[in-house]
Amino acid sequence: MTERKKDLERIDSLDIAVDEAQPKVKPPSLYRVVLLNDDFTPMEFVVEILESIFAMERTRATQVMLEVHTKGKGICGVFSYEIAETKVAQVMGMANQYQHPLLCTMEES
Ligand code: TYC
Repeated sequence: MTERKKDLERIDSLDIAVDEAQPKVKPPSLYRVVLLNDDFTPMEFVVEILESIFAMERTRATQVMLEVHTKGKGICGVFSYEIAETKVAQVMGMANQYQHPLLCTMEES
């Protein structure tokens, strides 16, 4: 019998209970980026925001804008915390630059 096999048998005979390690990381949370309706921001501006910041086609961007317009809010996308935070900052930056009261927030999904 090899030395290694003897070692393994010695270890077996110790009868040590070994708990399997619990996974230390959980999958990261995801966040919805939400656009809010208001009475003043032009529809075309909102469509351009959805195209440029959320990479939507014009038809999809128009659908989402109209959803926000009719229902009060709508989802622009679901992202990791950092990406969602960046998108919200980009939308708010554009809204401030053009002096529109458009609001964008994020919520855990
Ligand atoms: N309600 C705005 C209007 O009638 C359009 C609008 C749509 C504004 C979506 C904000 O997130 C918004 N001009």
